[in-house]
Amino acid sequence: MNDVDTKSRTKVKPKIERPRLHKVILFNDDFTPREFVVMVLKAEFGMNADQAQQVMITAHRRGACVVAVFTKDVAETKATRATDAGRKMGFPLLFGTEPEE
Ligand code: TYC
Repeated sequence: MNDVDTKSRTKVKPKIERPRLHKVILFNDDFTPREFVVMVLKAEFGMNADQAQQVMITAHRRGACVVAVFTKDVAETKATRATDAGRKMGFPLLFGTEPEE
């Protein structure tokens, strides 16, 4: 009875997974002024003028551009705030989010 060893000798090593990061994506449209897009990128994502210009022009040329990656909550909050900044001015500016692979 008591000589049956049921104690596992296998070490259990809990795997701690990092939270998946989410991309904030800027989509092009035909109406939002370029300078306004740059202003929003600087204000909401802390970009400098060169970075903001680069991201704006990439979205303008290719249709979309990754702005930055954050945890899910932060990405969604920033995308919503940035989209709302455009809406407030009557522009169809759109930021979305997407999980990283
Ligand atoms: N395409 C817009 C224009 O020509 C500028 C623009 C760039 C708008 C990037 C959105 O994500 C965007 N006025």
